[in-house]
Amino acid sequence: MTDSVSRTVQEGWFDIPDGRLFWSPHLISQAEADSYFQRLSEELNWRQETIRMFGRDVLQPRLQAWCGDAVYTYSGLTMEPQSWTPTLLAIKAACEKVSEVRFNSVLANLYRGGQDYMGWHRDNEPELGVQPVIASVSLGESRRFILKHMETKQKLEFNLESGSLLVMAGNTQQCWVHSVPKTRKPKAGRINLTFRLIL
Ligand SMILES: O=C(O)CCC(=O)C(=O)O
Ligand SMILES: [Mn+2]
Repeated sequence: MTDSVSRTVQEGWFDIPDGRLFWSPHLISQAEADSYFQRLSEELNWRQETIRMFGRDVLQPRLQAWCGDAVYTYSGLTMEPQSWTPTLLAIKAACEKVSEVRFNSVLANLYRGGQDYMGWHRDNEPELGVQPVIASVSLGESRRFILKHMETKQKLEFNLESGSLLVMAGNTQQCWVHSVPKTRKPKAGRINLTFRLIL
C-alpha cells in the first residue's frame, strides 16, 4: 500500500483513519490463480449490464456476474443470482478462513483490458448492513485500486496482483470511496471477486 510515503503492509488486519482493512498479498498461489481465472472466465455468465446514472442508461465499462444466495439491487439494477460454482466456493472458503468473516454472495467483475474500469463509489447498500465487510480477490492482470477518504481526501493505493486479498471493514464504506481507474498501459484481463454478506 502507498500513500504519500511508500510503506509495506504485512499480512493481517490493520486500522486506517475511519476504517479497517485486511491485506493478504498471496492468498492464492500463482498456479492456482491462473487456473481459477481460466475456469471463472468460462463458467460464469458474464454480462455487460446497463445502469441508470443521472437519469441516463449507461453500459458499465466491464463485465459482471452476481452469484450466491440473494438478489442484489444497486443503481436501479436488480441482479438475480447465479449458482455457486466449486471454484467460487473454494475461493470463498479461503477468504473466510484467513479473515474469520462469513460471506453469502459474490459480485464478480471482468476487466477486459486497461479501458475497463470501476468509478469512485462506496458499497453501502442497506442490505449490506451498517459496517459492510467486503472481501476482494484479484485474479489475472494487476490493477491499481485506490481508496479516497471523503473528508480529508487522503488516498491509499494498492497494486492488486493476482492471488491477493483485500478486505474492507469497519467504517470504510461510510468514510471512504474506492475505484479501479482506467489506464493507457496495455493490460490483459483481470477478474475481481467481491464477496459480501447480504443481510
Ligand atoms: O475490481 C476491484 O478491485 C474493485 C471492485 C469493486 O469495488 C466492487 O465490485 O464493488
Ligand atoms: Mn466496490
